[in-house]
Amino acid sequence: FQIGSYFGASLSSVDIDNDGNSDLVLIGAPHYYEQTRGGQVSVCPLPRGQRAKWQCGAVLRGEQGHPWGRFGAAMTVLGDVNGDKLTDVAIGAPGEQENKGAVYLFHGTSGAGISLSHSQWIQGSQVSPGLQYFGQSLSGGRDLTMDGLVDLAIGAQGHVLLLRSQPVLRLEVTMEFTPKEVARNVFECHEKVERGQTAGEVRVCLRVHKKTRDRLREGEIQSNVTYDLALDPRLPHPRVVFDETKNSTRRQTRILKLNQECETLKLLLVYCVEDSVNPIILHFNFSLVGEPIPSFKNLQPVLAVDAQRHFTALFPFEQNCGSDSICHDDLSITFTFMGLDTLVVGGPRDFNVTLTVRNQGEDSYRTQVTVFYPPGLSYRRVSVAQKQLSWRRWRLTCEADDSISGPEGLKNSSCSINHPIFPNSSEVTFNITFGVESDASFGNRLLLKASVTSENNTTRTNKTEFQLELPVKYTVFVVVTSHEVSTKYLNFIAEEKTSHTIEHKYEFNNLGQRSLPISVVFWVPIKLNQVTVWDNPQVTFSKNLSSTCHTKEREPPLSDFLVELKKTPVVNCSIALCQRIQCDIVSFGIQEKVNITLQGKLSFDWYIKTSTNYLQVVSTAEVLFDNLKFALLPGQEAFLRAQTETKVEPSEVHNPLPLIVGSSVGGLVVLALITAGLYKLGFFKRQYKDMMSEAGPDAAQPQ
Ligand SMILES: [Ca+2]
Ligand SMILES: [Ca+2]
Ligand SMILES: [Ca+2]
Ligand SMILES: [Ca+2]
Repeated sequence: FQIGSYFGASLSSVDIDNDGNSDLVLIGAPHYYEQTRGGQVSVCPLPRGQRAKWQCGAVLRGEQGHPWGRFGAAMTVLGDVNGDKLTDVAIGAPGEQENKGAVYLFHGTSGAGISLSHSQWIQGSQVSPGLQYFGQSLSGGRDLTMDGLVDLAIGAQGHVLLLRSQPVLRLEVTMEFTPKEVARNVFECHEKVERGQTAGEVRVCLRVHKKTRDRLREGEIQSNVTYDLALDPRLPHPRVVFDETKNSTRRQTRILKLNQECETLKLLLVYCVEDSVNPIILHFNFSLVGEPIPSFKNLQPVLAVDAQRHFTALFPFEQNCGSDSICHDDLSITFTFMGLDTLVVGGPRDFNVTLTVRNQGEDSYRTQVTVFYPPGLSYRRVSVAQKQLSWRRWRLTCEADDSISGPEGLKNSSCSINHPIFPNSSEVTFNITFGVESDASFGNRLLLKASVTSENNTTRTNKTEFQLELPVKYTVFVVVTSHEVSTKYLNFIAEEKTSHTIEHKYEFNNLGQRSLPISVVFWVPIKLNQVTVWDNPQVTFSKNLSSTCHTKEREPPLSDFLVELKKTPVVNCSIALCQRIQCDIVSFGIQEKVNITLQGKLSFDWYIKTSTNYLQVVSTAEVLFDNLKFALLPGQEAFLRAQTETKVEPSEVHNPLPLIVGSSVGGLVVLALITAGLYKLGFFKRQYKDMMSEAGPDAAQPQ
C-alpha cells in the first residue's frame, strides 16, 4: 500500500454472474500516485473457504496522462449494459483534465472476473463543457427511464447527470456459394477462351440481433447498415467480379430491422484462372448506425463494442483429387537429344534437349522439373514444343543455377510447369536449349539428368528421374598448305647423269580451340619403273615438336605408267613407288604453326618423253587425327590435304652449223631447179630467136 493513497475510500461488492452471491470487492485508492496516472482500484475476489486470505491481484486504472485524476473516487455497480448477462461497473475519476472529470466503464468477464481494460471512457468535457468534478459520485444499476435498460446517475459539482444505456446490437452475416465449388470446366481455359463465364452465385444474408433485454418493441429498432463486399481483396487482379458492378467490390446501404435480409449476387470469372489452388475470398465489412427511437426520446441503438466487423467466405475451385480429397499425382519424365547422335564441341553453339513430362495420376501441385548438366553447358532458353497432345496452354518458366553443386559437380536449371496445377492425365513436351562453350571438355560422353517433383508429397519413383548419355567429339581445325618456297621447276640435259636438290615445304596450322595429337603423312614418289626419281627423301621440322616418324614403301596402284603419263604428265603415287612418311605429333597446340620440309635429290633417268615435253613430280601431305575423339566440321576435309608439284623439263642442245650448211645447199638446189625449168620451157631460146627476127629485116634493107 502507498501511504496516503486513501485505499478504501470507495468500495463496492460485485456479483458478476448475477447468481445472488458477490464474487469480488472493488476497493478504490483515489490518491494512489503514479507519474502518469492518479488513483487505482484493486480487484479483490472474495476468498473461497473459511481460512482463505484476501488476495487483490488485479488493479484497474484510468487513462495515462492524468496523475491527479483520482481514479476510484467513486464507483457503482451498473448491471449489464452490453447484453452479455454479466454485471458491469462504472468508476469515476473526478480529477481528470483539471477536475473536469471522467467516468470509466468496465465489463464483467466470464469466470466471475472483470476486464482490466475499460470499455468506455466518458469525459465530462464531452458531455457538457462547463462540468467540474464529473464522476465524483456514481449511482447505477436501475432503470430510471422506463425503457428496461439500466441507467447511470453521475454527480458533478452542482449537477447530476443521467446517462442512459443503449440497446446493443450485433450483426450476423452468412455468405453461401452455389455451387459449392467453381466447376472445372468453367475455370479451365480451353483453346477458345470464353470471357465472363459465370463462376456461381453468392447469397449474402444479414440479421441484426439485439443483445440487451429491454422494453423496446422489435419493430422499433432499426439500423442503417452500410456494407462492402470485396472479392479476392489481396490480389492485384481478382479472379471474379460481381455481375452487377462488373467490379470486384460492391457497396450497399440498407435499413435493417431485427429480421434476416438476403440478396443473391452473381459472380463472373474475369479470365482463365491460373491459381485454382487458393479459393476465391469474399470479404465483408460494415458499419452500423442505430436509428433513433422517437417513442423513447430518440434513444439510439448501438453496435456492440466488441462486435465482429469483418467476415470472409471462401469459394474453392473444383479439384481433381478423387473421393479421398488427397491428390496423388503420378509423374514421369523422359528426354531425348532430338536425333543428335554425337555432340561436336566447337561445332554448333546450341544444343537442344526435348523433355516430356506426364502426369497420369490426380492433379499435381507446383510441378517442377530440374535438369542437371555439366559445366561447359549453359542454360539459354525454354520453349514449348509446337506439337502438343493437349489443348492447354502450358506455362513454363525456368531458372538456371550456375553454381556447381553436388558430388558430381553439375549445374542445374529448374522449370516450373503450369504452376500451381499440372492437371491429371496431361502431358507436356518442351525444349531446353543449352549453349555449348567451344572450349568445353566433357570427356568422351556427356551425361544429362532430369527429375520431376511436386508438392503433393508423392513418393519418388524410377519414372520421376531420367538420365541419358551422348557421345562427345571435339572439332579439329588443322590446315596444311604447300609453301611458296618449294622447288617449282627443274630442267636437265638428258645425256648428263646429273641430279638436283629438290625441296617440298608444307606449313601446318592448328586454328582450333584445343591442342590435340595429330599425325602428318607425306607421300613421295621414289621410283618410276624401278628407276630412282627422288632419292632418299628426308623430313625436317622448322621447330622442335615431340614427334616420331616412320616410313614405308608402297607399290603404285596403277601399273601401266606409260598410259597414265600420256593422259596426264604427272608422276605421283598412283604410278610411282612411293615412300609414305608418317610423323606422329604428340600434341599440336592451339594456334601452333610448324613447317615441315621434304628434301632429297631428284635424278632424271626415269624421264620419259611424252607429247607435253615436261612432267610434274608431285608429293602429298595429309593430316590424320583420332576419329573416335575428334570430328571435322562439314566442308573442312579439303584443309587436311595439300600437294606440291615440281615441273621437270629436259634441256634442248642447239648446234648452229648444220643449219647454215643445210640452208645454203637447199638454196642452190632451188636455184638449179628453177634454172632447169626455165630452160625446158624454152625461156632462153625464144629470147634469142626474138632477138634474131627483130634484127633480120633491118639488116637487108641497105641495098
Ligand atoms: Ca455471483
Ligand atoms: Ca455486461
Ligand atoms: Ca433506462
Ligand atoms: Ca485421391
